[in-house]
Amino acid sequence: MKSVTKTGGQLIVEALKANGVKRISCVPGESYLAVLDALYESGIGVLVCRQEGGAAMMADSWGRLTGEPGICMVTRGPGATNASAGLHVARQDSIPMILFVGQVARDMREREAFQEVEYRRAFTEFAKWVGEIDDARRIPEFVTRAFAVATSGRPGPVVLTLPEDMLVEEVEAPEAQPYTRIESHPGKSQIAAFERALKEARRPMFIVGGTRWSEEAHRDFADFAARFRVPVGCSFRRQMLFDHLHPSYAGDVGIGINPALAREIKEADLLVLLGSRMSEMPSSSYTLIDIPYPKQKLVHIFPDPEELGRLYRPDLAICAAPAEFVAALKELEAPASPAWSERTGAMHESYLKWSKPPEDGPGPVKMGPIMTWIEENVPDDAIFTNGAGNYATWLHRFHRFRKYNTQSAPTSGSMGYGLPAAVAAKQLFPEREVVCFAGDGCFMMHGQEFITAVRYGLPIITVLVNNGIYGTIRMHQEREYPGRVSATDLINPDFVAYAQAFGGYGELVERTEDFGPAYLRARASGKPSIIEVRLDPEAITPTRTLTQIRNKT
Ligand SMILES: Cc1ncc(C[n+]2csc(CCOP(=O)(O)OP(=O)(O)O)c2C)c(N)n1
Repeated sequence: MKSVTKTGGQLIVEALKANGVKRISCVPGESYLAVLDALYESGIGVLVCRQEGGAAMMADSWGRLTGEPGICMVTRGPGATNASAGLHVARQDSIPMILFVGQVARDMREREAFQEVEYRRAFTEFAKWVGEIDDARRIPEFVTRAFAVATSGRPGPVVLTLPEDMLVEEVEAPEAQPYTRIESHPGKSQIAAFERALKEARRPMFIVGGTRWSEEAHRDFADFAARFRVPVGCSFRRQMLFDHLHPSYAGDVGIGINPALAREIKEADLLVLLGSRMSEMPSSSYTLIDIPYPKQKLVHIFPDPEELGRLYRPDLAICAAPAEFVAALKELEAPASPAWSERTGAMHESYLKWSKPPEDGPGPVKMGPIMTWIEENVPDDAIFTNGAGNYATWLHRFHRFRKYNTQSAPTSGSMGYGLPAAVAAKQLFPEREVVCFAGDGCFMMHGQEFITAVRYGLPIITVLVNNGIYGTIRMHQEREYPGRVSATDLINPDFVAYAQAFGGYGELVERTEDFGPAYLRARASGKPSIIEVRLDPEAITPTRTLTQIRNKT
């Protein structure tokens, strides 16, 4: 093995290059100047952000859309705590990511030195692994392990902290080598058992979710579903895993699930969870599958053995990444006329009806026709991002996702995710349209990253649904405490002026028919844009108004 003599900062950057890193997001700090210096002329693209939460969410979005760890660098203390918002998303959503955090010098630790935090204690629950690199000679070992941990089994974030004095030390260290991807294939006998279970079934149901998919697996699974005519639902915010116009598509297994679909999942005689954990949101608060003994015969495929049987005891547990399981399905022979063909067709019909946007609604701007316009005018390969809020319901229920890698949205329900996720997506796929859906509450959580889009020439289109309230919470509030409005009203800046002040393009939409032309002008502007859609707060869900929720009518 060759060795090299370099500073800790240089060794970090060398290890990133050895692992194929092309870009990082960061907010700089004096605690890791030596790394910043090593990035100079490194060829690695640096996306300088305005708040570490946004920077970490950009790295999460890269990880989500590539399967390779997104890399983020932040300073100690306040930088790290800001970034923890993005760490939490990556943890809950099983996204590979590595967060590098500057740390106080080794001889100052345990004095509560300036901005000192003991990250191995503080971030244990936020990350798959938290390591502190005490010795610059061990940088290749730590970084290679970080890549392996972030991507293997159930992917997730890793935190590596970098004592400031370690980074300037010049040492002889082994030359960094790329990490080895850990694959996890299903066994032959497991595939045979899966085939038997499917043969015996009358009412099968597949739910796809999680990560460790690929474009090829997406295509191959669509082929499998077409050959076997099985119904397929997508777990919450994993909608890009299955073409919504595929005749097997049964709908979104998320918040506000189609009741007909929920019934079919409960009444299935074979339930196949492919990559999904079926956590609180997709399981309708753990009501679709009994814990610990499901009524349905359960096949659970997941890349981490610790997840299998944790909540739901499976009849057949297969420890494999979805992509590798799907590859094994090619060998299976489909029945000539599956017993469930008609049921699958009926479920798809039910989905098509469920996903038809309403034409009416309170106020002069109606989201239903706006969604119809988007469906007809935005390309199939456009990437949609969002954070949390009722506005996202319009996207989840009415947008028909067609292709792989067209969605970047937090299953963890983190507000403020959509804008940084869009910036990252556009940087990754400059030739594709990237549309950020945001509420007025959600947008303002990381609205400062709009300048990052401007700075790097990333013309994202933001559809900012402004109803002047923290709508989701107001909805819950009116239901639980009718008429007692507390802490859910907002005032907002002029979002058109905001976009312009940042050097972007802005439009205000106050009538439904103005949306299409505004969108086309935003697209033509070639600039990052905000289309502010003024929505009546009464239009809180596609089917119920705030007043109806308050009055329980
Ligand atoms: C970081 C974070 N803080 C708070 C919440 C709780 N929360 C969920 S939705 C929501 C309101 C979202 O408001 P807005 O973006 O305006 O969308 P709307 O619901 O009005 O459509 C809040 C406060 C959250 N999910 N994430």
